[in-house]
Amino acid sequence: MNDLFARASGRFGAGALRRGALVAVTAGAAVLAATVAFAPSASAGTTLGASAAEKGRYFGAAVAANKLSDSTYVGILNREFNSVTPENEMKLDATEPQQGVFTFTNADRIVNHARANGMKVRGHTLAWHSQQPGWMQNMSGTALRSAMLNHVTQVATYYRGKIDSWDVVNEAFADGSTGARRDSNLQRTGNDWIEAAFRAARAADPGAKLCYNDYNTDNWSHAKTQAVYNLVRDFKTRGVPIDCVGLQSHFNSGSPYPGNYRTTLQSFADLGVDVQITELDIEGSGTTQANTYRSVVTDCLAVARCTGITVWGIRDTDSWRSSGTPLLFDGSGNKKPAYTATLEALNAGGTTNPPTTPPTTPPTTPPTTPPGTPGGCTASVSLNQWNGGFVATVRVTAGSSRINGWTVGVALPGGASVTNSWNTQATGTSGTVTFRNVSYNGQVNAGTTTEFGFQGTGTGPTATPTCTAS
Ligand code: G2I
Repeated sequence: MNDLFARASGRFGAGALRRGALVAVTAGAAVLAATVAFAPSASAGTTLGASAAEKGRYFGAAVAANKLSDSTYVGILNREFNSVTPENEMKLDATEPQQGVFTFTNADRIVNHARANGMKVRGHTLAWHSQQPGWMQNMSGTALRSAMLNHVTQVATYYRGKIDSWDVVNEAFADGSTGARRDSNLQRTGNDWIEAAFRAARAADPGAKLCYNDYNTDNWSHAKTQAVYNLVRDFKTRGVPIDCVGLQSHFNSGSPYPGNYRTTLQSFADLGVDVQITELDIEGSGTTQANTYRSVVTDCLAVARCTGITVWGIRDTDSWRSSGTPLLFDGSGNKKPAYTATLEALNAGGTTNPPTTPPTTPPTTPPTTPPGTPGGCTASVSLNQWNGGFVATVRVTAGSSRINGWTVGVALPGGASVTNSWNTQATGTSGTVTFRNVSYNGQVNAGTTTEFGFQGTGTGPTATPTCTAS
């Protein structure tokens, strides 16, 4: 498999991409020269990815690892797209088939292909009620909460530095008019499971944008959309780390493209998060389908923080809804009218470049929160050790009352040294290293936790850390 992958990457490697880009620029210049008298603002993009990039955005596709040996598929992928989302390979059942046993082979094939070809990677997904491995489906309560957080930490740590955006939590709200959370084993571990997952993801990969992702959240007047909006607003107010919202946008006659879609995109963006269209497909054909794609793309380009679009597959035959022919290429890989409309809309759309938005440091909790009584705390370490180095994730748990700050002492074995830390202020690099809270994670409610992490060389800590609350 590796050999097959190596040959595929060689054939469509970075050199081919650079050549493709050069051709695109040259062809675009010719178009400009020919039309300059009539359309001086015409854009030069000749592929979806290049055109989106001109607007400071990405255009991606969901990719299946087992299709990376299909030359038609890979040819379109490398020509047209500058972002990928593994369609199934990063899901919980794929990455942790047995508890504590992690398999990344198929996800790695996609990540390696993307990196070799200069594409971003959207990670999908760390915590979800569906596609859980059997062992997890049978769990509940504290054991499930710990297993979920360990999964988030291990997978996000493994891919640290390689993921542009993570769908940290997927599809946590119920359909219908209630605006309630979806019932699931994860939801039954406590309503704070979503924020716990986001905090764990931030601790594990501070450089990735962290998204909440859902479907049927496109229509601004739907209860589910409002429920997700309220979750994001609450997270932003309380400083829970969140950087983006994913609107899956699976459209068909039962769930049509809504006229207020742009309002939805803009409203989420106004909360201070990026908006990404994460799983776009539109059932139909011909001009009707093409015009809906045009509308979606135009809406995204009109919203400065709509930073990218991902279609959920490449050819109609690759789609989870293949009978609805919902994608941009037909089964033979030919461009459909929907493709042409999408490219035209990308080239014609607003020129707003979204600001580059590294994950934001969450704001300090508003001072209106009443002060808590200082109480005790405990700390525990989970360790990802390899030969010569480690990543430690430290969980700080407040005792019976809320704490307003914490100091954790970690004793490192001889020869070990801290090289990097996140969500904390470290003092010292060897021996007993002291870690203090930073502005946004000092306050921890009774019985709840916050996490920080550090990386080091040598052997990681094995003793239980000390924790002092203030
Ligand atoms: O259902 C469409 C999407 C809705 N949002 C979350 C996405 O993760 C989801 O993607 C779909 C994939 O496109 C399907 O390919 O998720 C399904 C369920 O995880 C995927 O289907 C699964 C089948 O259920 C499995 O039986 C099959 O082994 O695809 C697997 C691989 O082909």
